[in-house]
Amino acid sequence: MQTSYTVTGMTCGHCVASVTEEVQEIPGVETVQVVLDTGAVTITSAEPVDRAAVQAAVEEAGYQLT
Ligand SMILES: [Cu+2]
Repeated sequence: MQTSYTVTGMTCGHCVASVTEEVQEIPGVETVQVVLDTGAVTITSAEPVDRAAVQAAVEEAGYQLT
């Protein structure tokens, strides 16, 4: 399944890499796709991933979920 979120505060490829890295560490997450221009973060996972876990990962990277 795929779930999309929007992240604010990313300004460059380094930001994208940071968010990707943190979100990928969430158990169950298979792939993470981040689009810098829109802030769209698309997570592919077999089971639903808790939004709170995604939010914590994004905040750990230094950004915010909308
Ligand atoms: Cu950056």
